[in-house]
Amino acid sequence: MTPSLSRLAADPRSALLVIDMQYDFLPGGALAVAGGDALVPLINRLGAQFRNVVISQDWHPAEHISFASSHAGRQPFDSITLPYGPQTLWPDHCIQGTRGAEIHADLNLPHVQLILRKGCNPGIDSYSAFVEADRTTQTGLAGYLKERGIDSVFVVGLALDFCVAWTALDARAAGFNTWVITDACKPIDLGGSLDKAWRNFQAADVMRVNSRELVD
Ligand code: VGL
Ligand code: ZN
Repeated sequence: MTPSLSRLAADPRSALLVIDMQYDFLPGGALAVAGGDALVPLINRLGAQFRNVVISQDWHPAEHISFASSHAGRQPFDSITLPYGPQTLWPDHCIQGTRGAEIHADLNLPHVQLILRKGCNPGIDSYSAFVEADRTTQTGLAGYLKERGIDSVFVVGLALDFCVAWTALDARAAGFNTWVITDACKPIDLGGSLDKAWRNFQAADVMRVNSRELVD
């Protein structure tokens, strides 16, 4: 454990952001991320170190624009261009109110105060918990954290190279000191997405840390 970092975790000005730990992203789910379920005990231990914990939940309406099934002739993992830019198409996942959209029941974070749902706009995806894929529409998370005096965030969950990466980069862009706890995330790794995430973290001063530095 690194004393300065574990003190920072417990500080009321820090928050742990737990990204998209939902059944559809876990083995057996519609868009399963390998090893995602194995993160649950570690995220529980990390969460216990933090005064502030926020959970995000991918929460799409049926026929969401990010679903391949919404575009005739397209397959999951194709890339298309939408008015707001490039969009990877996904299998139908995390549809509002379905079992696949539920947060893993073994995630044990009773002190969580905010569960932030994102991707709710039928025509705009949102990997980031801060800003939707049009890069304009705010979810309100930056305002929520700032109004509560939070200036530092640690990001964990799924998927490292999509929702974790976009969330961490947007946190940094919004002025938060930002760490990704790398062993508390798992990637999808699609078309170089993981390498790109590492490069973007470095360029943006998103810091990387191992959970060992925060928990015993
Ligand atoms: C995610 C793809 C589509 C994620 C969400 O949580 O990383 N990835 N929707
Ligand atoms: Zn999604």
